[in-house]
Amino acid sequence: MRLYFSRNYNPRLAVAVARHLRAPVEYEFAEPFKPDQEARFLALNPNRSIPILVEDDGSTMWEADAIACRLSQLAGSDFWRQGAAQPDMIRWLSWGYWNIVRACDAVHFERVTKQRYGHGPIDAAKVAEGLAEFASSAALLQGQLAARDWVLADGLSYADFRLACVLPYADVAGLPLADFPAVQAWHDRLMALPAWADPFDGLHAPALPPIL
Ligand SMILES: N[C@@H](CCC(=O)N[C@@H](CS)C(=O)NCC(=O)O)C(=O)O
Repeated sequence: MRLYFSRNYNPRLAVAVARHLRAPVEYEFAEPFKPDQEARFLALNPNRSIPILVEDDGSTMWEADAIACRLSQLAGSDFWRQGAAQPDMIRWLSWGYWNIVRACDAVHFERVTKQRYGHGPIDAAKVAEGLAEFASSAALLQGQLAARDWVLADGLSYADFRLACVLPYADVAGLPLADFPAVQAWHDRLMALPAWADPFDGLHAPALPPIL
């Protein structure tokens, strides 16, 4: 199996899952949006984005969540919950993607992605909107994490990884994590996991372009 990745946050999430689960995948750094890579990556994913998991039979899986589900299945792990805990995990995945991840992404896109790739000036109104959404989402998450270490009652799961997937970029994006101490503490607990702290350790993974 081969996992195509970059240092951006969705591919980072998939690599972290694979390394956390010690999945037997080969990792290949990819740049699907380079013009000369278009045909190659469109053949693997009609969105042309990464992560992409190519299985030994040549079939492909894209979307970080689906890849996490597949890798957890192959590892026989409960990281992607089965049984009674599954609806709760899906609840947090769904809420997380549409709330905290989207809010973080809005701010990160303006302050980081656009500045890395020369896609125009920071739109202050979009940053303000993203920060407001971040504050309301982080407040809700803060309540959930007040009396527990991980989002689900029975321990670490993929929901924690998905919800936190932009937070390793919080410093560079200027996301005010410290305003939410329980969220900051949860982020710190995640950062104590080697697979989350540095999923690219030992891989060929060139640094992202500098922020201009
Ligand atoms: N919904 C997709 C989003 C995938 C996506 O947007 N990938 C971006 C990075 S976050 C990408 O392919 N960027 C090109 C690159 O990293 O080179 C997922 O969850 O996997």
